[in-house]
Amino acid sequence: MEALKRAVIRVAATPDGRLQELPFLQRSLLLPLLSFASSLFRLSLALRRRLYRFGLLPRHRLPVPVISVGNLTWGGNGKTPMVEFIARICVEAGIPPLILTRGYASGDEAKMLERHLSGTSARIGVGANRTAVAASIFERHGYMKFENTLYSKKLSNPHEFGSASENGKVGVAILDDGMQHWSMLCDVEIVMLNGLMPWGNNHLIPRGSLREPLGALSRADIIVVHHADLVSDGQLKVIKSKMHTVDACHAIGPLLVDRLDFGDHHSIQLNDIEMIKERLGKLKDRFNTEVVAVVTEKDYDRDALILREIHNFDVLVLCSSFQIMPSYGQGEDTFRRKLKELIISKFGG
Ligand SMILES: *[C@@H]1O[C@H](CO)[C@@H](O)[C@H](O)[C@H]1NC(C)=O
Ligand SMILES: CC(=O)N[C@H]1CO[C@H](CO)[C@@H](O)[C@@H]1O
Repeated sequence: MEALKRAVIRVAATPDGRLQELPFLQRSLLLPLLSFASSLFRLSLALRRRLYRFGLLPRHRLPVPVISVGNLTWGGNGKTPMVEFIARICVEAGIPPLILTRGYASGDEAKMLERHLSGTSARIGVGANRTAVAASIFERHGYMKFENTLYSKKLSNPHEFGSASENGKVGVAILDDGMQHWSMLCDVEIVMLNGLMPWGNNHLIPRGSLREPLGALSRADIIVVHHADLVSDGQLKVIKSKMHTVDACHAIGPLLVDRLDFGDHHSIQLNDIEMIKERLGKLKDRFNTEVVAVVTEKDYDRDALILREIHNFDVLVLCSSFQIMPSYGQGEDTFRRKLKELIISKFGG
């Protein structure tokens, strides 16, 4: 059994380009089995997500804001230090955090957190059903009533409030290993990526170590790359650009970019405005979603009216600024120096 476990871990850690290094049995027998299991896993993930999305499985909301910290791949992900770090930020702001952790067999993580955070206002709740654990802690210790202004005052001005907390009532929940814990609604989602192996071998478990397809990153509010000091700048750049591609196609990408062209310096007339409004309305109906109009800064200066007239829609004004990109060792400084030299040589004494 132990040998099989080791073999599975080995396959899950092997990138596609190095499969031929695997022993014959692992490659010819185990690999296809694991690939099949991964596709089943992918299906079950997609199904589970849909069941939650369409409300067929219940999602619980806690009475305090929830920050989830999760990891995309399986295995050591520096998640616990992150949980502790966030807990300290809350403690310092006078918002007592409740850390909800599943607590694996040995409970080592919970013990460590308890020791590190002892003497602070942080509490730790251990148990597989984190909604139930939270409920029992709220019952015993109470929770702070969520008030937007109070939270923002405390977070932006921690020193004023110090750690004076409302008699130990819980103010925020930190959900440890929360990325796939869809039964609890989260307000902030933080995902940890290991810079050394951000996507494992690019396969879902058990064939790899990915716990969700990469698209899941688009749900994250913050992505933290840890072990970043152990990887080259080049590798960090690759990670960053991959994160942006995922982001661009899933999260902020528009469904469609439509355009209306007017001649340069064209002055917008009322009938133009009508046409713009009509087009926006059609797009809104067609996609049944928010439509945003983008105009240039010059358009805005010429016809500020445009913003008032299409007030039913969001209008963004695109402002641009000039920037000299350094190339071949020449950049803005070179340009300034050169220009000064030229002025001096032409007009100087
Ligand atoms: C977890 O606890 C909540 C609240 O006590 C309950 O509604 C829910 O059914 C529980 N979930 C599971 C999977 O037992
Ligand atoms: C730090 C860490 O490894 N976090 C979790 C990442 O996900 C796996 C799989 O659920 C957990 O076992 C880890 O505790």
